[in-house]
Amino acid sequence: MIRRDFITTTLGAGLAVSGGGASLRCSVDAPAPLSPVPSPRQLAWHELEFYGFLHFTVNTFTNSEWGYGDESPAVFNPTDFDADQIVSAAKDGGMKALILTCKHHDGFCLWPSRYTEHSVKNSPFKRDVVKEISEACGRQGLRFGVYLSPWDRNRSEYGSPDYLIYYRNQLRELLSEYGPVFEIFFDGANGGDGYYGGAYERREIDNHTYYDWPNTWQLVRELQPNTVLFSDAGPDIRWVGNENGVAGETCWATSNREDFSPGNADAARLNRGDRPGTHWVPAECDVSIRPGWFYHKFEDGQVKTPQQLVDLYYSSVGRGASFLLNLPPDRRGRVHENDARSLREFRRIIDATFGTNLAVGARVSESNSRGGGRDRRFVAGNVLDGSPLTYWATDDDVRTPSLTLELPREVSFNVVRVREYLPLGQRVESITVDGWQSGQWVEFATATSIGNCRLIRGPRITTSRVRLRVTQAAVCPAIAEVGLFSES
Ligand code: FUL
Repeated sequence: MIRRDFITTTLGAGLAVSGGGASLRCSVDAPAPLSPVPSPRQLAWHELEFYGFLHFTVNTFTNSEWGYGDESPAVFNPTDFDADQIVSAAKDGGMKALILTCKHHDGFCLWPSRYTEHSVKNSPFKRDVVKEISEACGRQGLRFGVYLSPWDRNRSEYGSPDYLIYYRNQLRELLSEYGPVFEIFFDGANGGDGYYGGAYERREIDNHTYYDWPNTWQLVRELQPNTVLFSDAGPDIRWVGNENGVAGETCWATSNREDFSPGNADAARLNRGDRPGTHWVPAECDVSIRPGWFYHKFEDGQVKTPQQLVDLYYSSVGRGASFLLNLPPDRRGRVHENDARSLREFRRIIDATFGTNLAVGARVSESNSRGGGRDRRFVAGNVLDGSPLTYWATDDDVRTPSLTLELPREVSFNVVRVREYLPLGQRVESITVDGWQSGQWVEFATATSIGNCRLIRGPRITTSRVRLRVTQAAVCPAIAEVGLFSES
């Protein structure tokens, strides 16, 4: 995004001066991106930050977590299904999207697939749940995503090449008939015992080769190029290595994804990412609001508290990852009141904290900005303009700069939010934040990997001067935001 509104003459080291005229206007090149960088579909996904999972199938009615594949479609019979109630519970909690288990490991399809009888069409319910949820998402402004389990314990062909034809046919249905799909969640659970069309046996597959993932991913690219693909190996979004909603304290958005395949994960490495990493594959933190993924009445008293959800927000979104929180519809086909209440209160707390950026109005000074401050595109004041499209950048040889916020009055805060300008890659290795106390700088906190968002929660401090120091960076930093917030 280099300004092209005047003719430039290059004066070495990227500095250019306009020719002619009394007013000398100077410009410098933007920093070179640090590879790997996010694709446009990944940048759009980063903006979502918080979205939901809906685990719903025969398991909801058989009180199990993994169906065997021999459940009768007759068991699927929600008594008061309401897609709009489900979507508004998610929306009230601040979720931007929902991913539905269109088919879990048991093979039962929540849409009337033409390729199997094992679906809602043969249940007493009959309705197309995928259609109703995707349409309710559309009505209420949420994106819609798909979980289609690769492991299918119902299907007789599972384990043979024919199953891949079946699986891809189903993907084609879901990607052609239900509008835009923002994400597909490819689960890593693979193989084992099951019904398999009546065989009742154990089937092992080689999860390095069996699914021929590159061709399935290519099919998705052709049908919906904006869909991000999740698995242990990406290619767009990676599993965070646990189902507790917790990214590594250091969590890079980059990964050597070719070392993994779905179902073949190194949990510790996925939790942290690889630095520098061959590809941009940020982490998604999946976790359920209850102990199980599917609804069980006996867990009605075990819904995570609003404060637990807030902590999960800090350990996922606050570490540059996304927060994928499961809300399992109950046997009525609704989000249970306890779950909805906890989620709403979580949202209230998050909004109360992040609704006011206490840094707004501060005077910003910096130890260096690219081109010596002549080009407004790179000055440190950009971190306060509320736009993710502007940033503070330094000269190429300045990797450990600092920025100071002089506030018009004392503020009391305990959370700092820092964001990098992602189109230029993940550049910063570590930072320190200081507060001015009794005539000297006192360290508030330190943090590593920044990326899309780093939330640093520390002890409450009251001050009118705050300093951010980049203590290590691979190349000159490009920082889009620095914010100060207070948890009540
Ligand atoms: C796991 C599955 O086996 C669970 O049932 C659940 O769907 C979770 C999100 O992924 O691997």
